[in-house]
Amino acid sequence: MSTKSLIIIPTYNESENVLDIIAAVLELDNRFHVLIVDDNSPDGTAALVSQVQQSEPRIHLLKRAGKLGLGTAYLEGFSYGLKNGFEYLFEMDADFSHNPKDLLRLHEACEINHADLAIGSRYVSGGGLKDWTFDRILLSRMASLYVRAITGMPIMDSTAGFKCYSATLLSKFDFNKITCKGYAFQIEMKYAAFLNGAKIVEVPIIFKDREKGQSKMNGSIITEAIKAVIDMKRKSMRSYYKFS
Ligand SMILES: Nc1nc2c(ncn2[C@@H]2O[C@H](COP(=O)(O)OP(=O)(O)OP(=O)(O)O)[C@@H](O)[C@H]2O)c(=O)[nH]1
Ligand SMILES: [Mg+2]
Repeated sequence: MSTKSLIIIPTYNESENVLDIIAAVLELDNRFHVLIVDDNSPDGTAALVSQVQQSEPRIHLLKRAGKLGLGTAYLEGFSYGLKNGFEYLFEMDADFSHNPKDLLRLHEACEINHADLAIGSRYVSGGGLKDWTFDRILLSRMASLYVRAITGMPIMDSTAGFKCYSATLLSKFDFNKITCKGYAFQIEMKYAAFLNGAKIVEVPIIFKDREKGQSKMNGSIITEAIKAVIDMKRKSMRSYYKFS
């Protein structure tokens, strides 16, 4: 049986990366499709995708009205993927921080080893960071420790955004209950999966800093994440994330 996978890539001003990342994903496996969720990028990212889409049915595009955040971009992507019968749904950045070749190992963890959620992890043996500044490493490490301390979730890389979910897991989710944007969204999705008994595995990856285009990282994303983790813990105590 041939199972289809959807690699969901949210974009905001990624005109320098988008076509290369699409090509790099599609050449890996002919069961892989790409969904670009673009937030009306002023640099014309979506128009580039529309052009190549004409000649390749494995390219999908959702155009949104404005910059609505990573969290809702993924939730719309998940709904699209589930509606269209994809078996595995991936999250990936457009900026080549995630090596497209690692998609194969994430896919294998779900398809062969039957994980419900495979996480591309920087903080398990064999994983790591390339070209990151000291401040950024410290921030990311501290975030992971903080999340583990508050939630008790046994995941080393809780802010990771390179993942493969089985449709079986995602179809149990109540997306209306996932309200975080930015980094907190990544934590909230993992926490909800964990609280619903998902089989979660961490696959080591090397994450490298973006080479082209601009960072969207800012202070408000970090502040949101700190508060949101405490809020998540509170909600979990009243079974908010129990979906079935
Ligand atoms: N659709 C959509 N995509 C977004 C939004 N914010 C960021 N992205 C995309 O999400 C992915 C991750 O964002 P990045 O800017 O790379 O964030 P980061 O990896 O934390 O930071 P840098 O790599 O330093 O830029 C990229 O593909 C972005 O284009 C948004 O509001 N809407
Ligand atoms: Mg990035």
